[in-house]
Amino acid sequence: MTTPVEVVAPASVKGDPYSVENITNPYPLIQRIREAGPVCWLEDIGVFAVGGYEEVWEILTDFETFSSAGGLGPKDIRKQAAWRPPSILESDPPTHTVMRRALAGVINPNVSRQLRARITEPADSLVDRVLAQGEIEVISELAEPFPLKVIPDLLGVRHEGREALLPYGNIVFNAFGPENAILTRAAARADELSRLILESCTYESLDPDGLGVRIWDRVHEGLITDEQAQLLMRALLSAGVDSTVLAIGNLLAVLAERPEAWARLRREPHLAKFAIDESLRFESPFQKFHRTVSADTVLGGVRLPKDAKVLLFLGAANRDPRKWGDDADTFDLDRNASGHVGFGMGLHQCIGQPIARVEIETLLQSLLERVESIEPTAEFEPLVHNSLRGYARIPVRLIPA
Ligand code: OVV
Repeated sequence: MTTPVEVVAPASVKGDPYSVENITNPYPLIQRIREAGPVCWLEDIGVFAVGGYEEVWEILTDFETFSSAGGLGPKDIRKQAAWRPPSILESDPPTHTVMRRALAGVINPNVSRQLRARITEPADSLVDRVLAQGEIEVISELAEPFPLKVIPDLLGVRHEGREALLPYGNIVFNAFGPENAILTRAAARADELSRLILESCTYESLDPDGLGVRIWDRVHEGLITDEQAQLLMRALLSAGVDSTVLAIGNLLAVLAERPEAWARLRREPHLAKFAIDESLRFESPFQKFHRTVSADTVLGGVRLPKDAKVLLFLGAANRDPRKWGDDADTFDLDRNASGHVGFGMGLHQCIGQPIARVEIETLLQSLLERVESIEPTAEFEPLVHNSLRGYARIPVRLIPA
């Protein structure tokens, strides 16, 4: 291999990104990771780490060098069996290509348009209900109930077993981190929850009028196998609830803390879409996961050996001053946040993104129409989680317009 760049040893950085302290406030460690150079070595946990926008982007868009098939966690699932059969997320081409094609035929712009029409009324009545209460806890009373209704209804998932969605997603996303106390606690009922979710994904259990069975049509066309169809359904149920719950929570937390931004959004509701992307950049729900190096390579002047795991800090890339400027740590309604990696980038970029956007936009619009201001009533309680960033509790008072 000829490489013009000088190859150097990576700077070593102390600090465990999975400690409660670094989870509840990741930004000091993120800053040290970014300042250590394009690629650093996290000595406490023994993985390479990347926190710059350019390098995160490079890794996400080079699926040949930075494989997903080893899983998104710290262990290579091809060497040590994972807790569940691998998802589309944990695949590379050509398997990934077939699976992605099957899903892309199901989630399309038509779906978003129909979904928007269908969920406006449920959003309005949910907002009316919490507004009548006055004081609410945003996560449990707004951010969770909305996706928990929208997603299974859209997909045609039966009611039995819907209670498994949040605790199952909690296992899935925590398993992108190490086998620490956080994951162990989340995974206590893994077998039972896995069974409930997989049963909800079969052709027989899905409503024939929902979107989920459309994945099974691809089996009948010969594009994918039965098993792949069930796993694609499982992927939508795994990825589609917790992530959106926290995206809604983070957006409303950011706006509750910035009354001037809320007032401006009420005056200029066309800014809502920008507020959503800026909140996804500023407090990205999906903060970090790994890729596996598939062949010896050099990134940012650092040699990365085959089979090494690299931890990608998406939330760091989304606050990299070299990409976003000196005020990267500021929430700014006038910023152009497009290009943020909150939904990932490249081949695996979030396929449910249009659905998540419609959910968040609809709920925000409903709130903007009805709520004069959102006032924090107690300190927001951060979620302690291996890969997701957000709040466990957001206590606020809603002042009606
Ligand atoms: C992006 C994401 C998160 C969690 C689960 C999955 C995907 C999946 O494909 O199962």
